[in-house]
Amino acid sequence: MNDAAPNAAPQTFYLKDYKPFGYEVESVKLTFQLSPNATKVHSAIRFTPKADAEDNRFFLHGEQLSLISAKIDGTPVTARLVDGGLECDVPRTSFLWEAEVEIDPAANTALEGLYMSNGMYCTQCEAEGFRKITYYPDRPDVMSTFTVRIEGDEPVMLSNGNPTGAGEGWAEWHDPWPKPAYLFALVAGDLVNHPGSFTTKSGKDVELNIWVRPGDEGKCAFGMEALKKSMKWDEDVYGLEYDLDLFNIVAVDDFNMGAMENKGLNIFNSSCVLASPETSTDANFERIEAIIAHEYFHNWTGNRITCRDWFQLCLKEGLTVFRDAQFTADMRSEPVKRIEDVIALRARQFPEDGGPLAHPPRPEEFQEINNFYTATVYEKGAEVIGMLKRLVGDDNYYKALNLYFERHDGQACTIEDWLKVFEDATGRDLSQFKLWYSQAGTPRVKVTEDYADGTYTLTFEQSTPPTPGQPEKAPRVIPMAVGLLSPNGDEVRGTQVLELTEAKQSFTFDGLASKPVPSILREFSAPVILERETTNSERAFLLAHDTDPFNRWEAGNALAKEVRVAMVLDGAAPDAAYLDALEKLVRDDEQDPAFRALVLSPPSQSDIAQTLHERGHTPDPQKIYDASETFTQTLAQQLETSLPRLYAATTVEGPYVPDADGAGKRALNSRILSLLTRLDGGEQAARQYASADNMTQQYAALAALMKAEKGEAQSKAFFEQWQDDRLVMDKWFALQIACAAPETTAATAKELTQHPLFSMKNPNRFRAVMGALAGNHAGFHHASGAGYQLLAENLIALDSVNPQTTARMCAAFQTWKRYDSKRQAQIQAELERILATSGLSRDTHEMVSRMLSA
Ligand code: 0A1
Ligand code: ZN
Repeated sequence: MNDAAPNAAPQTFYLKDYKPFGYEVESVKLTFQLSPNATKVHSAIRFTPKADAEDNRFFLHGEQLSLISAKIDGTPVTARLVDGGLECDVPRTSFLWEAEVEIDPAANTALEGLYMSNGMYCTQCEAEGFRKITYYPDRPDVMSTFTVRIEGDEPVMLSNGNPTGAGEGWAEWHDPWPKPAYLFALVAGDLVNHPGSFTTKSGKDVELNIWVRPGDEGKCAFGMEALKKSMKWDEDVYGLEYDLDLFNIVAVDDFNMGAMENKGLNIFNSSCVLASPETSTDANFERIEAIIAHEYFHNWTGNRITCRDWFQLCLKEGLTVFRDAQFTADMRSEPVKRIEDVIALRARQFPEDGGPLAHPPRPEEFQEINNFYTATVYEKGAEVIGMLKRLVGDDNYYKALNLYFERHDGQACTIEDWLKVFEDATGRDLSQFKLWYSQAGTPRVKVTEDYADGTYTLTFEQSTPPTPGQPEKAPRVIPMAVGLLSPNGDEVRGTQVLELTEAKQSFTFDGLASKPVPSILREFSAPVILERETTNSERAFLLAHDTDPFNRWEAGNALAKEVRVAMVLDGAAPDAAYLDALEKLVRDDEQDPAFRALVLSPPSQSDIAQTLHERGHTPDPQKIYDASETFTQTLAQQLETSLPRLYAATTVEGPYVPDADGAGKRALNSRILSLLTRLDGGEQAARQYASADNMTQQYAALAALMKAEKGEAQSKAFFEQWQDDRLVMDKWFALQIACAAPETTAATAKELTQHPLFSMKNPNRFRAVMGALAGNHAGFHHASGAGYQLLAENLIALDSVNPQTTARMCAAFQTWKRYDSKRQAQIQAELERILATSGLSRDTHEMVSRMLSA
């Protein structure tokens, strides 16, 4: 064993230090002899020294491996075990490296490398997990073909590529496409498949399978359809075809992330692939469709063209998130998808970008790369591509993408390569645009206006607050989509993209008969914070008249926030005009139900806290909670007489279909039910709970009842009904904490950690409980500090089991500097307690230190 010593001085890796590996890896042959506590891995790897290598040190990564033997060209050699791997003296000509190592998958609770989940063998190699399987140059720019032999008595034994042979106790696989080790996968266990097939546009038949544990066969049909739709969409929109005869998906219960795009063998967290009407909500169905598409799209953006090093992670992730968002918009509703994405961006990425964990989409240093699978790399990375597309136009975008696939197929690339294809395809200079990749922080854009003699002028001033390591920022290219409305509600200027490139810049519009009302940042054309003095009546006007659906929602959202901010700061009553506007909208059957549901959904309490903070106030979580409760109660009362009719009118009859149309209607119906439940003592919700034949309606009824503290019987019944279904039980755990009042949130969560079904070993269950605690804003930030304490205790306990999930969940503390000094002191004490834990993982150490040092 050559583990890095715990709490060893952490090593920092820098983008500027990149050096290519000194050897080509011609081929990799692996043999696994599976055994839960003592799996043997034999590797046979052909290396050829590169003639022009700057550095010919022969270093192979390796962690938590017991080296049994090493040979070069058949002769035993002595390798030197060094920190993080081994070194060896090697010939200056092509040679065959062979090693035998032993590993312990059953003891691997970190879920990186080869591990066991419910008796099934499974791998996770991104980012640096392959080094826990065998000694190897575990870096994404080393690409090779893999041949794999699996020996064991598992009924199903899978690896990447195509099967080349199988017999009693063994199976062999070959992947003809050169790939980095992070895309390697192996799965073995008692699995059953849901089969399917797809014929590519050039006529190749591809066998598809979703592999699951016996008993889960009934939850695969939706995922299979989503896979076929994704394959077709990528052909239609990007001209990209699948390139193997077989595509396997496996569902696994214990998984750190959502899913993984291993070549030809995608591995999914079961929560991101298994679906049935009885056990999954509409939101689950939409997410599953998106994640299946995401992993499938990686086959080209990630696998065929991969990243040179992990600093370039957003090259594959930003682009693939952008592509999956395009897919969802095409399959469902474009404006609804955009609104949902912006809500998520503001909830997850903006706090990251404005706090101690801020980093650019392409970071320049890291200690633990697993800590950089962030909202900034993924979601902001996708926003950057959306801006690029808007700036160059659709035709140029696809022209550049074609060039990218043509030029870089089979390569490990950088952001420079990516931008160069756009420059070459369009003739545009993207050097200023590139700042989006290197600068952290969310730009603020202040807008002022002027109108005289028919000419309307908009002036924009951009600035970005300092972020860790980046005190000064240069102005960026910001595509600002703008339209103008006349005071009677007609659009007098259609959407136009203004290109901001300077710190301060003005644009004029001539020939206007009267001062227009501007609709700025349509479709949320750039990930920025807009600052503009405006009135609630103008917001209400845009909510009623804007032709851009995103900005109509945005106007309603801004109103909702203003009203709550006024309630929190001035003790104002809920704004009557806004209540009237909501009432009008909810009754307006001409409007898309999904849109009405979104406008009716209150901004999150942490969003209000963020808004207060941006305006220089210290948010008081209890006051925000009280304002939110008062507002919702007032709205319910205002709508009182119409709620039963609205509920009936929006109820979706007939068999459940998880399509966008039905989902939108059910979302609206659920909002109405939650309002109604505040007034009718829970009668309607209890009826809905009793008669629901699908999880969306069962869950909505349960949530409404629990929020109103009327759901005890239903919660018990829910547990009885679903206790054997892990994914549904995650909902049950989370919901109790999400619905708890601020003063009981921590106690509720604590009690659930004592529940026999709570487990530290299953990331989904841990996240269900601790994620719900951190997500209950007023409960987590309750003045007692009990929420902070409970999370810290559990993170400390989890760290030795699963560092990666611990480190990710530490981010719940990232907004700590927003709050008052007492809360700051409480959080600081918890962060220091975590940091002082002996043997703390490198992952958690990095996250906590970054949060403390800012
Ligand atoms: N590449 C995957 C996400 C992923 C990343 C890391 C993992 O383990 C450390 C697992 C999955 C995706 O983007 O879907
Ligand atoms: Zn991805």
